[in-house]
Amino acid sequence: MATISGASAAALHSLSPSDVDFLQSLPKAELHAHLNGSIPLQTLVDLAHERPTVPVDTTDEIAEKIAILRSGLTLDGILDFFPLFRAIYPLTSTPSALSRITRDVLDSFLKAQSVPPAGFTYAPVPECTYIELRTTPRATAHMSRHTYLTTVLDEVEKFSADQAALIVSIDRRMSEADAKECVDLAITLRAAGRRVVGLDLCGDPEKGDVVTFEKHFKRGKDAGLGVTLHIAEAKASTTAESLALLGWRPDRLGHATFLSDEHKALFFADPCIEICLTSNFITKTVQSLESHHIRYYLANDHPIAICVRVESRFILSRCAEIGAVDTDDTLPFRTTLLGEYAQLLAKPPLGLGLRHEQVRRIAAMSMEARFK
Ligand code: 6MZ
Repeated sequence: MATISGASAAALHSLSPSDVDFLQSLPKAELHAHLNGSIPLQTLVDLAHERPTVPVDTTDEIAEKIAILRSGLTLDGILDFFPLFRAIYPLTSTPSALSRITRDVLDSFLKAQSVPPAGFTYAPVPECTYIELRTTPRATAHMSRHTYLTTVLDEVEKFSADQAALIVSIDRRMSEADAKECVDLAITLRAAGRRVVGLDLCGDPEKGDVVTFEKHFKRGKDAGLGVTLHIAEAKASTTAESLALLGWRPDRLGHATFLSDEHKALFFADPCIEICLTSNFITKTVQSLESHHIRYYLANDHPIAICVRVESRFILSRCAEIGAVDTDDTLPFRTTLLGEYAQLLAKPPLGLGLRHEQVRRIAAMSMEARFK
């Protein structure tokens, strides 16, 4: 069975040069990039070498997790995915490391890479026009949550407001007090003119009791922040929780893979669905393009945004570096948003076979769904 990186690359390879030009010319917004999940591999490797104070067993753990990422096929499911961050976090716990990863992630999305990816002949262009980067503020031995956010914002604000903004993520495993602190910081920083545009609910879908967060998300919304929620991402997500989350009146929804028709009927003001094709395949929450929920939203003319998401960027960059898959079948991380869009345009079975006008409309929807 082909890896999804292969599928993404195969879709792109199947397009004519004028199709690729068309996809590259579209203004697109990346709305679902988790900072610590989007770090270019070389940056992680550099940080691992620069941090001799990181305990050896942590380094071993990193090696082990990177080995998992290497194949891209060894994740048994979505719950296999979250522990990977335990290997990354020790490397990104100082303000200087955080600045570095933020800079490198933003550059990888917003600056055209000078070397064309192997096997592709088109001229490189920036991966997207606009990015809403999201991250969970962590208090570490080296910085407070406030310092975490201002450090990230300092880098985000080096780009114009038309190019980059920040969403503050609240991890489902947080206590209510921690969630409150994160929302307070988002509101205060925004009021002080910093470029915080939204709140996100993320984390292991099987963990935490999110109901206690409702009043804090509401405060954020009242303060003008956009709200996006990971919802019904795993089969085990309960319908009661999905119902409660929809009651928060989110502006956007992450994944929404297992949302029932009854729940979809309860949508308030048509929240844009952040669609992460490759991510869903790799975490095995969706088996194929044929059964992907994107079809429902397309058929119902519901707003969607195509997003790269963490795993695809990470795994594709891994594959490219170590040659885990045939290079003709591999996309370096910088082209993966293009690869995701290629899956919309490519003819079945490689893609959905949408028309240019439809794909143009989808890209425009991502731009329209930006938080203000
Ligand atoms: C839910 C996810 C996720 O915030 O430390 N994260 N949450 N579903 C997903 N889909 C598979 N992928 C990543 O970036 C890493 C954090 O993003 C969340 C997880 O909570 C992870 O710890 P930041 O920059």
